[in-house]
Amino acid sequence: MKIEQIELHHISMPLVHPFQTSFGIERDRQAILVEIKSEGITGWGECAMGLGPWYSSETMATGWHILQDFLIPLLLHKEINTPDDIAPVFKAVRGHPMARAGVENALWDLLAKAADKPLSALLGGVKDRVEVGVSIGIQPTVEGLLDRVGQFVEAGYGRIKIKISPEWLIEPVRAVREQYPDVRLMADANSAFTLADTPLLQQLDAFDLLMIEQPLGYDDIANHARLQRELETAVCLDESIHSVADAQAMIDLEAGRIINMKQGRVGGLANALAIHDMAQKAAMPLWCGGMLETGIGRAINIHLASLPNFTLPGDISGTDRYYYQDIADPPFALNREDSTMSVPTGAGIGVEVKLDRVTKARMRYLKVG
Ligand code: OSB
Ligand code: MG
Repeated sequence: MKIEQIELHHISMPLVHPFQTSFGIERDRQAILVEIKSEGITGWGECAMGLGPWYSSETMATGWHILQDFLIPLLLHKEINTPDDIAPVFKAVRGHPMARAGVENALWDLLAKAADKPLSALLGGVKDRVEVGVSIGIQPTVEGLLDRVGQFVEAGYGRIKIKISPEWLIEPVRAVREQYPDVRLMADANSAFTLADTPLLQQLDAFDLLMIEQPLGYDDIANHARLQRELETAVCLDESIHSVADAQAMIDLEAGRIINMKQGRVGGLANALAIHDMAQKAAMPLWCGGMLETGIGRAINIHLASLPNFTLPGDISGTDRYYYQDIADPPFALNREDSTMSVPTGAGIGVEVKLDRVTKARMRYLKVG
């Protein structure tokens, strides 16, 4: 398929609840949507970076720059007929995994639609429902946190993740565990601790957590190996895994027991598949992380989570947990009876992007070709 036209839409949507992590608070979610046209078919992708360089070094501005000035010129008018044709086009570009993933995702959607298959089928997915949970930001008070957890447990979420920091650690975790002794509970530190905090983190061993996510530096793998040796609780890496090579290093060094897979963070679906297979061979489970994506990115996450080694519940929640109205239909809803979400069965990502809503939320636009 010859790539005829590429469009970028930089959008902003208010979040239903502000999302606070150890690195800051987000009230609106911005995203760069990538729209690619060929032979009358349209593929959609989403770049998942934040507004500023907090979660990762990429920002909306760097994403736009790398897409407009490098990735799009490399791709325009090229022939893409299988997923294997994608990586060679962008070979010269280093870094910027989330910018790259946005275009890569749109090409996968295009190829799946051309083959009239769901994206999950192209990826090798085996499940028609995936287990999910909810990620709850830092709250002003412990009572407020218990309220939020209660709402989500009531709504049917069987796995709860709470954000932690040195100032928001033992008390909130203990309170949630005491109130909900049976819920599958985990904590995400977003790199808020250092190895010197090991005794503090060891106190979490008392609360039967599924895992503790990304306790140490975003660029650090080796110290996570040191920490894991001192903890009973499994360490899960998120920010530290930027590539297939990072995942290999984590496995070799035993720098944790679980990987949070965000395909955008590792440069797209092809790298996510490589890590999936590598981790499966090493008997290391994955789960699918989230970046407060719109319906496009959420759909892609669900298709990916249908692969066999995604054996733990993902940070994939119902659309109503994030947005008043999403840019794609239908909205995603939780299957209450088993805390799952169904994998879309239509061609490609399997959701319909509503252009009028994209236009309404749009701050910046580019059309090439
Ligand atoms: O660390 O997993 C994270 C959201 C934005 C940036 C980083 C993270 C998150 C989440 C939310 O935890 C997951 C979601 O519901 O999309
Ligand atoms: Mg995380």
